[in-house]
Amino acid sequence: MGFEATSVRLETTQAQVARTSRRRRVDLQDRIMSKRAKCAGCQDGAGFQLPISMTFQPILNVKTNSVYAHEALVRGVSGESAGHILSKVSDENRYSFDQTCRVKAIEMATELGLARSPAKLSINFLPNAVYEPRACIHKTLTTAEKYNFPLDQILFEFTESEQVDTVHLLKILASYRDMGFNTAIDDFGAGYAGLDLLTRFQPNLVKIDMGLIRDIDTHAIKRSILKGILHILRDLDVAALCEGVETYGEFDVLHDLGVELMQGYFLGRPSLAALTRPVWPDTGHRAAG
Ligand SMILES: [Ca+2]
Repeated sequence: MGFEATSVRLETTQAQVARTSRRRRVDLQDRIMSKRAKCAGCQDGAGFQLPISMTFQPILNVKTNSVYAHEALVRGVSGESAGHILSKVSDENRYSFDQTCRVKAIEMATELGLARSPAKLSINFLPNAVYEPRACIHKTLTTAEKYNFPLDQILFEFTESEQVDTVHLLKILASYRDMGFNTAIDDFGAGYAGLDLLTRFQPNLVKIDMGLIRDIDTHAIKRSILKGILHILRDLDVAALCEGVETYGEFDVLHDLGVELMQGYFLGRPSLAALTRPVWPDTGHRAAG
């Protein structure tokens, strides 16, 4: 009995030691993370004070007649435009604004039941608001965990711009992919977002800019360019998404070219704090869903 009691006490002590050491490791990780997180954005950045809301616009898979994702787009709480909200973003509050948008998108998408559907949540992303990818994602991770929102159901849309350092952007993209998020290059074919980025990083999907989609049914040159882009993306095993589809004619051409993922007013406008019920066009080529 004495031996057994001693043995039990020993095991209990060993378990306590293991627990304490595990707790110390977690504390240490937390301290490292909070130290890392205190980079320029956290330390010096001002809070973004304006209350925000989100609209959600559906991205459809017209092959399977299913909603692939809902893109969260920032608005004011009374529906003020994205332009109005973005005009209040400065170098000082950019970090806080980006964090506020991600948290708001996940919170609202959860309230709207998105996590219980197969559709993804698509979040626009400001590369200039990220200093250190792994530290700056901390709040997104804790918010997703809090709401039980699966990371592989979150899609981050990145766009290149004049101000973005490509090496920095590539570092963020690679980190986010490693963490299990889906990634998309946004506005592909417009301005700076182009082939160079694609040669260096292959995301889950590429959003082809609406400038190329507009009037594609009457514009042979645009059709020719789009065919080339679709061919490249198929070769690279990157999904193609055409955004800004506004008419049946545009939709029909894209459908004939085999584009499966589409977004635009013709298929569903953004709704403030609600998930839009999509419009399923009848192509005449397949059964309507
Ligand atoms: Ca976008």
